[in-house]
Amino acid sequence: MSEPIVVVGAALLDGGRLLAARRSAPPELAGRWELPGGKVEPGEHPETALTRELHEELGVIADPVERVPGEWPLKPPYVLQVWTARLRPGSARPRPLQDHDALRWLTPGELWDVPWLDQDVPAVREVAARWDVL
Ligand code: 9L3
Ligand code: MG
Repeated sequence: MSEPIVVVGAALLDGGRLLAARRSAPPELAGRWELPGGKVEPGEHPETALTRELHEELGVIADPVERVPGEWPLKPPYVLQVWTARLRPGSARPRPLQDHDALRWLTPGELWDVPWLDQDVPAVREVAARWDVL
């Protein structure tokens, strides 16, 4: 059996809000919201991949803070791992450059106002459960 390939997702936090990104591609995922990120490349550290993906997709410089416990299945062979992340001081604000067509900064009370990808729901639930210590 082949090893799972990790997809990293960012719980990007700023001013007590969580960034949600609406996918524009591929068609079967378009219109659903996700924790932005993408596939870890061979030999790449997941935290490096997280920073790289956020730069490519959102034009920001962000640093991973801590792993959100858990690992969630995606379409095989992919699995989702999530890190909290923060914008580095002086970073641009996020804008949708690739694969997204809308962004929202959600307060804890707004977390479930967007239709998350089914695959991201357990990860967002885990972020919500730990909100007070994030
Ligand atoms: N995926 C699911 N939830 C996420 C992310 C970042 C990615 N929070 C899924 C969507 C794709 C696959 O993982 O099927 C690879 O993601 P990408 O490289 O297209 O962002
Ligand atoms: Mg991506």
